[in-house]
Amino acid sequence: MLALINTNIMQPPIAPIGLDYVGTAARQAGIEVKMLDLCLAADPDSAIKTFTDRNDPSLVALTFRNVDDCFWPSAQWFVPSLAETIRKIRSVSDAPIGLGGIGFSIFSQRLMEYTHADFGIFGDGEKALTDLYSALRQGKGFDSIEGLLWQDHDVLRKNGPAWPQPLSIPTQRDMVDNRTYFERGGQIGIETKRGCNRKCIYCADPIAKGPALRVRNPVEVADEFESLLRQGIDVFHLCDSEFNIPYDHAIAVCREIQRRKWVGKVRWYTYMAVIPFDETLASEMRRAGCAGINFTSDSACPAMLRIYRQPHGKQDLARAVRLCRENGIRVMLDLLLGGPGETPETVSESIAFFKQIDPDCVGAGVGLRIYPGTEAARLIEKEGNLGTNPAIQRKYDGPVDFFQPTFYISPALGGDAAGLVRELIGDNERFFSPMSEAGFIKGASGEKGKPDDHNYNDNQQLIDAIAAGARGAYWDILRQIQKKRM
Ligand code: B12
Repeated sequence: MLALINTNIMQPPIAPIGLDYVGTAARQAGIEVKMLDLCLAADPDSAIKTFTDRNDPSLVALTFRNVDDCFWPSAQWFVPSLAETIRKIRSVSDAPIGLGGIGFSIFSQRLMEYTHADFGIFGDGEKALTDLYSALRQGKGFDSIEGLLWQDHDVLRKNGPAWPQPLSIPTQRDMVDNRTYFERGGQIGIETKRGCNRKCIYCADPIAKGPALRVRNPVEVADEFESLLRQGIDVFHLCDSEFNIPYDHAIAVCREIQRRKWVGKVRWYTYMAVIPFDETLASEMRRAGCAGINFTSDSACPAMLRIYRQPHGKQDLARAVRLCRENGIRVMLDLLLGGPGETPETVSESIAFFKQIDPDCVGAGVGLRIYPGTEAARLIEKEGNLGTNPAIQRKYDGPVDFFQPTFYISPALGGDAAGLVRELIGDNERFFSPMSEAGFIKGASGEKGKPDDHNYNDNQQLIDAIAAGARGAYWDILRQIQKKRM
């Protein structure tokens, strides 16, 4: 028996979509699969013991999604609690332990070393986990299992990543209790593709999901909407890095949804690059049920956009907002403030421009989470000694280590970059203002009277709003709370 465990207990809860896909693929391969969802367990510790006692698994496989919350004021790191969960499993079961998930894929080697897991899968888990389970049962070697990391007589061995092409994923979605996640988390994810071929200097997606786009057949995507709709779920968040890349595939997915008789009954949100986006895509998206788009806009200042390697400019940003407005799609722009080269002037230019083009809301994030292997990490390492670089922000001692939450905030923004940004935002209610580190109290974002940041980790206002019936992307729910308070 294969035991799957969800380790992500962050609230509001996001369903472990990876386990839905991986578990269904294993079941379709004839493997008996059981699921323990620690996020939905009343008492996770006793749940682990009861579960392993009852099931006696041959392999315990854990999903690890968030390494940290990527939010500088809290910089919460989830690796120690993963290691603790593994210790607890080891104390009640002799089964080998495997890890997978996007968090795992970003830091696969470091996580194997830190947690002493027996196996890990870097990349897609559907085929790799099934292959691992069969190899263990049949006493076969591991060399041909794509994505596998394993301990071989105290030596960590690693095969190449599992990024299969062409991509086909099960559409059933019934391994996970999606209905409960919908009630407590407000939306359910669906992927239309994997991988990202963009060059944004800070992003870990190409590292974890591969730098090539691997698209799904639009029929498969629509079938998956349908299978979730049958479970009473009608609000979705696409889990692609950027929905509009490639453009033709986005159009094809929208048209396939429009062909289904349930079109009009579903609402969905997505992340998108600012370009390519035009009248055709906007209206196809609207007709397929798109309710809101969160654009990877980063900045409006040409110099910063060049540094981040974003191909869009001011006019593209203005057009994206206008097209959303004309098509009744709500629009969120995300700012990534504080990167290499940022100054008070570049911040001011972005904020002033975003005020002018009038999106529904703007996420004003301050601080770049530095991931190893990215162009940002290389640039920052070139700036000189990391230990003395005033731009490096962290809450741990010892040498700078990007495995732990490590951020970059341009020193030109001074000692309280978030304060400076708040000042420039003023009382403009469409911004989710950044919190200063000093003002941050864990779990207190909901008690501050105003949803003034958009950290979804332990966000009490979101939890309460969803419990009261709110559904949708979190920025859209927070926007509505903010509006009611005005
Ligand atoms: C969509 C998305 C969101 C949506 C989720 C909507 C929804 N209903 O699902 C929203 C906006 C809510 C969101 C929120 C957050 N997100 Co987010 N999100 C994503 C995104 C784009 C897709 C995630 C996803 O579901 N992918 C699809 C699934 C199928 O992929 P997967 O989980 O990787 O699973 C595959 C493999 O990993 C593997 N696998 C998975 N599990 C297992 C288990 C085993 C045993 C095996 C063998 C294999 C395996 O197989 C699966 C199929 O191939 C990713 C970036 C990306 N491109 O992946 C960021 C990402 C996961 N998010 C991230 C973060 C930080 C967050 C937040 C913490 C931000 C915040 N502070 O508010 C919150 C956390 C919310 C929560 N409760 O967990 C980071 C995590 C990185 C890190 N440093 O830890 C990512 C990677 C973005 C980034 N590049 O920084 N997110």
